[in-house]
Amino acid sequence: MPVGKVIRSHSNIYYVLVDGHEVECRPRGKFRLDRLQVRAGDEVEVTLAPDGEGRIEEVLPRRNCLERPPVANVDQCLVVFTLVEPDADYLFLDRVLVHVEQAGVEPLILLNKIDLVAEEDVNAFVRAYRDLVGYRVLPISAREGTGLDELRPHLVGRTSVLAGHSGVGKSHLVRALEPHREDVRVGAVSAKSRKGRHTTRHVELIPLTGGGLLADAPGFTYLEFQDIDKWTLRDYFPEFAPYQSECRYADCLHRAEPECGVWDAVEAGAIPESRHQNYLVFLEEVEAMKRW
Ligand SMILES: Nc1nc2c(ncn2[C@@H]2O[C@H](COP(=O)(O)OP(=O)(O)OP(=O)(O)O)[C@@H](O)[C@H]2O)c(=O)[nH]1
Ligand SMILES: [Mg+2]
Ligand SMILES: [Zn+2]
Repeated sequence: MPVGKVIRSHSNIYYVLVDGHEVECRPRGKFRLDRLQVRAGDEVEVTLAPDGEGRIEEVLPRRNCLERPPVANVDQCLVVFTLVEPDADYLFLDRVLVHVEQAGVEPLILLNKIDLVAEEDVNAFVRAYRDLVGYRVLPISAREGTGLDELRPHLVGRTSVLAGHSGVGKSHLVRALEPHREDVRVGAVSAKSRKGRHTTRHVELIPLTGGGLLADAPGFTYLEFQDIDKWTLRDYFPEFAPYQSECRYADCLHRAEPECGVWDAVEAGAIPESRHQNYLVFLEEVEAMKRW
């Protein structure tokens, strides 16, 4: 049975790439009954009817799966962030990073729209998230093409998905990388709310000229943690790891315990204070979820 990859879907029709050809498929009835969602990135077994239409018979086991954006089997998540238009929202950025860590997907942070901000602000961001936290960070401008040559090698031969608020420039980046994709729509940031307008509606995997797949996705603002408890949350902050062994208690939650290595590292400037603050916000949140 041919196996293909779902590259996009639209009201229960799935476009599946089978041997380099796009096949329009409907899922077998059982998927509706099982409430099993087929999503972009899924590897599926299909049968082909004589008229060329396909039917999804089976979804193969997923390597990983993100809820937001809804996509399966990705190698990395390009977390797009801006300091202006829309304004920086660090609580949201850290929330997305936790979500990506939990899914076992590697993040690559793209600081976009650097044409609009001072170099020192870019440097401060890079210092925090690359030098202190340890993530890969690339400052880029999709509009001016800055940083794209540094980005391209990270995309070759891999499946990447774009994530971030509406209006941060995800689709603009796709267009900057693949200028012939005129079908990829770019929106505007509202002058009044300084927010994007949810231009992209569906996840779509776009084959890159240099090899690899890049998934454009709708922006999102709401992201609720699932299946995280207070003991695992700290593992999703990779910069805590080297200091955790300094904590007096092995089960230290780095909140109010005495002799906490993480607190010491924050005070010494080795962990960004905002990261630890946001961790404490999330800790309250996951505890509240457990209470009932
Ligand atoms: N100044 C500047 N503007 C940019 C840059 N990248 C994107 N924009 C603008 O930001 C606006 C929003 O861009 P989109 O690519 O539609 O944003 P998006 O993240 O795809 O938004 P959704 O599809 O709604 O999630 C557009 O007006 C872009 O031209 C950049 O590097 N610099
Ligand atoms: Mg878009
Ligand atoms: Zn501690």
